[in-house]
Amino acid sequence: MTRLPILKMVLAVIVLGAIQSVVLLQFDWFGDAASTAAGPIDTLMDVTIVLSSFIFAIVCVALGYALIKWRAKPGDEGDGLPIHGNTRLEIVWTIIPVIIVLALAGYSWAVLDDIEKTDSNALHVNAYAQQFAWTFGYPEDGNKWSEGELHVPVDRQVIFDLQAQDVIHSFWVPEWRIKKDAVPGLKTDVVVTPDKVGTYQLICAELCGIGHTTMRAKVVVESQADYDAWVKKQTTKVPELLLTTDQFKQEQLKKEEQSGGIEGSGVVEQ
Ligand SMILES: [Cu+2]
Repeated sequence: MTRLPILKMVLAVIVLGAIQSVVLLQFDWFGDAASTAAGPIDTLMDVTIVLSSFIFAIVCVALGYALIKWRAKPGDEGDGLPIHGNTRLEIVWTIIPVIIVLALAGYSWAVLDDIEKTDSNALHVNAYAQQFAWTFGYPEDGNKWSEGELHVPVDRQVIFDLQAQDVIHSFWVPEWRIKKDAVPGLKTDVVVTPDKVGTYQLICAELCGIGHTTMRAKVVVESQADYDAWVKKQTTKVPELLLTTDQFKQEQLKKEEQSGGIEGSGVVEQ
């Protein structure tokens, strides 16, 4: 058996991994950042990029070496060696990826946990998702209602209680980084602290039907004073229909909690 040129291969992995990391880190993957979650999430992405680059380099170097070193000579029509596996190698290449995946999972968990810590003065907003539109209820301001346009104050934590009216939708403002599904019969929320005044776009990120791509809403982040003035100007209140659906969901959730099961979840009768 030929001895592998381990040192050279390790060097090749380091060089290749470093080049790929540097190239990939040049891209602005997520665009502008406009919430306090953006920093930690972008760092998490960078760490993942660097790790993946080195793993990709290991694969490329091993593959490249094998291709060159053990290439069949011209005219060689013989079979390869009857190799049946290598227990030690298989244990190693299972344990190392498991450690990497668990470490990344732990890191992601910690980042998300930190982002989702709620403030006591957070503003609650209901985000109603339905095929194919977003509407918003402001329970702390007389349950005012806005269609297709969301307003929130800057530098204050906002908790969006997602209310799916029909099928699964997903709440995503790329500049805020956080994305979460709105699931009928399930209570989910998005915790975000916008830290930059501006106009953004809320995008439905879950294929929800024929009009999915049009399911967008304008997001306006403004000063608390501008926000207060805007809410005051709104005249419509959240329609009964949406409220009834809410109550139904609350009852359903309570029932589920009592029975301890998830029977009937996902089915919302209207
Ligand atoms: Cu949708």
